[in-house]
Amino acid sequence: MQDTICAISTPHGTGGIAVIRVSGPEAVSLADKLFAGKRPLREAQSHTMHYGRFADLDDVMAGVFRAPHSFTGEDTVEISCHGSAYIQQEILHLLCTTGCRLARAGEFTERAFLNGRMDLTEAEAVADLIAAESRAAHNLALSHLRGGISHELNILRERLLHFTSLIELELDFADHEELEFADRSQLSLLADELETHISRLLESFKLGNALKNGIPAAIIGPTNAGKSTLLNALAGEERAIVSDEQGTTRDTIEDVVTLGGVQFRFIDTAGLRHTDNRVEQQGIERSLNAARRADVILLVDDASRPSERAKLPAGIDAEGKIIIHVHNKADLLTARPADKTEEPPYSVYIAAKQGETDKLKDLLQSRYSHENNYETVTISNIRHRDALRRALNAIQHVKAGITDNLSGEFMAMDLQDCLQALGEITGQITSQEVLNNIFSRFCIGK
Ligand SMILES: Nc1nc2c(ncn2[C@@H]2O[C@H](COP(=O)(O)OP(=O)(O)O)[C@@H](O)[C@H]2O)c(=O)[nH]1
Ligand SMILES: [Mg+2]
Repeated sequence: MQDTICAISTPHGTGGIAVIRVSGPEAVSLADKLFAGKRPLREAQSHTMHYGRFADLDDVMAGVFRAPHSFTGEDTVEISCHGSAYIQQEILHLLCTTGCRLARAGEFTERAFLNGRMDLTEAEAVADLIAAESRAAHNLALSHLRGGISHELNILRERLLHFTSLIELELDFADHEELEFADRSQLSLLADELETHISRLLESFKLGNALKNGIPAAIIGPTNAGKSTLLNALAGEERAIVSDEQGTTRDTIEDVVTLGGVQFRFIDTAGLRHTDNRVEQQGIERSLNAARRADVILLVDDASRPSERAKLPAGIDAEGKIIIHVHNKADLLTARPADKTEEPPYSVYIAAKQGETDKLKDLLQSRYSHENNYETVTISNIRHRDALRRALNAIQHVKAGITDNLSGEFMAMDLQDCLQALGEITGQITSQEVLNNIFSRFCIGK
């Protein structure tokens, strides 16, 4: 971390303004060699902006942020220049010939982590915040950035640490078998509490991951029910081909639509029917796969043909999925039966061709807005899920150990495993390999 690093932090290409970030022990002195303002930057106070000329190349604004109160925790200079690709590259080049080196992807945030400005879950949330494409994904990232996960885990970890040290103390006095510092019934209570907590966090992953990446919603049903028409109506554009001819849709078509701040990935599929056509059969197989992977299944049928109701295909497990019976072409009915939107089984009558899909949209929104509650911590990161699974496994071993009256040594090992897993999430325990893995996925300049 002795190097002073630099990178363009704004997107590639030409823009009104571009920002080049310099961070490290020499950030201010190196920038001063190229910057000529009213006064040198080394005399500037932290968190101030200065107008000046950068190496006869451009008139720029230089922001100065001094350690430790900067994003990275190091001295930082942010140069806002005119956003021509030439100026940006030239400034970067000059900084490098003066003594900076190009930053790796995510290196600014990695330094912020290594300097204790944020923990690992918060650093990961920076990447999620930048990638967020919907209000729900944004809110989730923001709550993580503000320490939502760390706060919850740190409390649990502290208490566990206390017990572990008591058990380890017992081991130090192994000659005196009668000594028991760690009250087993209290440890058992804590283990129960941890188990409940960790299980709840693990359960939140499905929702968190769906909110972050978009909720997969498969449109399934017989041919000609109006599935492609529904996709087009939801997307607000002609994505899928609509036709009276059965078996028109053969491949799955996906479109992303944001409803009430939540992103859905609607997947139009081939109609389910018996066919000897090989291509259509493959299309149907894909429909079934899409249904298996989906969190939401829209079972679409033709409202005017009550004898041809869409059913959940055999082999698809409804467990954990939201299934909605969508009766389309309701415009062909003389009277519309009532919808059922309060509890499962859900059903709505719509007319996709007429653009009447509001009842379906409202239902989807309401299903996700009340679950989408940030009072409780929701995890969305696979790394966190995997570590929590290990922590859960370890704590279950601890519980079994208490029940079986196992010796403190075994219990201490399981407790250490649990502490290790929890510590890896927030980064109290970490390896360079893990850090590289996390930060290499960041953009350059962040
Ligand atoms: N009357 C009426 N016809 C519809 C409606 N939605 C779709 N259709 C018609 O039903 C036929 C089949 O539609 P399509 O979307 O290709 O069905 P898919 O095979 O399920 O994808 C087309 O002729 C559509 O115009 C609707 O809401 N009302
Ligand atoms: Mg179709």
